Amino acid sequence: MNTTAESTAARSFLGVLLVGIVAGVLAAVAMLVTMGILRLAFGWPTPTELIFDRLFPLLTVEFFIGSLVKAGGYTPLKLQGVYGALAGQVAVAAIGGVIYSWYLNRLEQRQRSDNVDPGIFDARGWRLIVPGVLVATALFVILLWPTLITNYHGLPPARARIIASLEMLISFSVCGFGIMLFHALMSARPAQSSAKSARGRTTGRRRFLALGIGAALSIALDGLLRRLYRIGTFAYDGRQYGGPGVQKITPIRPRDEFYQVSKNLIDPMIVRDSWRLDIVGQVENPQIYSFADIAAMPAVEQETTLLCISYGIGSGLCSNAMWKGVPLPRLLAQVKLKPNVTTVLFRAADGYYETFRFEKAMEPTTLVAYEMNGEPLLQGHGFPLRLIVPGLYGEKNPKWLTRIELLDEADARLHRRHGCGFYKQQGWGRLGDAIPTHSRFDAPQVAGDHFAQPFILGRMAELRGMAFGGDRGISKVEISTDDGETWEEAEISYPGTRISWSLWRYEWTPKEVGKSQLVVRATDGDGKLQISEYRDQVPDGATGFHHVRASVVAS
Ligand SMILES: Nc1nc2c(c(=O)[nH]1)N[C@H]1C(S)=C(S)[C@@H](COP(=O)(O)O)O[C@H]1N2
Ligand SMILES: [Mo]
Repeated sequence: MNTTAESTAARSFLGVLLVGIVAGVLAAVAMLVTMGILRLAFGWPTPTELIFDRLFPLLTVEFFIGSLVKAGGYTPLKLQGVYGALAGQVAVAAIGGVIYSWYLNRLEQRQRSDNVDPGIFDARGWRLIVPGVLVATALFVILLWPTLITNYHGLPPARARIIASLEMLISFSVCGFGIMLFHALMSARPAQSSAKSARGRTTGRRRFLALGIGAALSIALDGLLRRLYRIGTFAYDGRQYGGPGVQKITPIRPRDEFYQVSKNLIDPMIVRDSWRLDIVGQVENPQIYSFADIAAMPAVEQETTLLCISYGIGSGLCSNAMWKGVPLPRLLAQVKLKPNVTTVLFRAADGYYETFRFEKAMEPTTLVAYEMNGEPLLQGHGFPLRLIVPGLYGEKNPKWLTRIELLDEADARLHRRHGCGFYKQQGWGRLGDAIPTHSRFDAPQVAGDHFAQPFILGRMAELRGMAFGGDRGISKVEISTDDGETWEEAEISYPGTRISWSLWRYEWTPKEVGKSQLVVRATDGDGKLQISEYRDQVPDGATGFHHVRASVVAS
């Protein structure tokens, strides 16, 4: 009968706890390494990303914006989420380790008899670990079901769902078997009962091995996290475009200046040859397209401006590009729509989704686009294919498109219950998705609510900016230099198109020293004046004129 301190039978409470925690933490590191490798090498979504995407639309806009402000921006908020998720997974695995350790200890107390090493993969352990892994996987598959269509290399939704489930089965298995392995190493005994010293030496050696493997895994995890961070969206925080350098077409070379917004920690990096677009739902003839299929269709080129619903008056979440792609009505003609279609739902490789009315989908300027400014879409803007929907807020333009679903009214109603878009479900854009008319000062440089440099009395200064009327065009831009008392027409220096912005210029020669409020307002192509009433961008999109203070000095 073994009664020595090294005995695993009847281990002390503290011993059970400690061995369990260490085994759980090391197993968690092994699991995170597995997740990181699958994510980096194959674009398989991590449960962390899926949980974020599952929870995000359920938050209210106010809560989301509140947290964002508290964190100091979208990027810091995303990072806090990642740290929380990593810590959470380690904690859950540690609890798993303790349960396993306690369970084995109880068995040994009961059986007492043997002092034979049960080996690393203790048969009694399997009975807890295998059901544990299966139950955890099943639970996650059920809870995360709507987001399982995510695949960062662009597999179509049906296959993406299988892969995402498999990812969890594999990584949870690594965690479960990791707990068994590390627990066995931490509580090891020699195979045959022998001298106390030999027993102690073997135990020490096995524990050393466990910690060595743990250290190697930690180094691997650190390297993986660094690589994932580098390809992540943390380098920009909703990149803006504006200021004196604004050009007719926002350049993407040598540097990408087109504004950028993404819900993701790491954007999809789609492998064009395994990517597919499928069209399903209320159609006679569902189709799956490869990139080559789409590229072979007759295409159009069209200049279109995008603007985010979180564009603040005078800010920069807005840019203009020349897009090339296939008009959506032309694509939909190939699948033979049933007559009862009312709504179109779009799904993307990152699990993003959006809907809009069928009539909007059938406009000839609604495109599935694969080029911007004469180049393949950049990765951050939706490579290889995104939607361009003139006149609707940016969120209605899904990037990394993988599926188009045609819905009848019953499907649409069901979908509206579950939320009709990733941001929309939070409550953005409750009053509609049409972009109201905007105008802005870009030059001279604006710093917050005032021009950065004073103007000189009697010296002509050139004011410049943009005006954007959604899908209604711009017919007139006016400037006031007396806080809206009187208005003068600006020159439209670049008219753009009905679905893109116009650039304007105005020559101002200040006639009085002191402070004055400059204001810009635009009239859209239908003759409707921009809304003057100030409204913040949260949650329904901003309205109001751009006011900028100027100070005029005597030369
Ligand atoms: N798949 C996917 N599409 C997306 C988003 C996203 O996070 N994922 N963000 C949307 C939002 S909120 C905006 S404003 C536009 C921004 O497009 P851009 O980054 O190319 O400027 O993309 C939209 N499409
Ligand atoms: Mo947006």
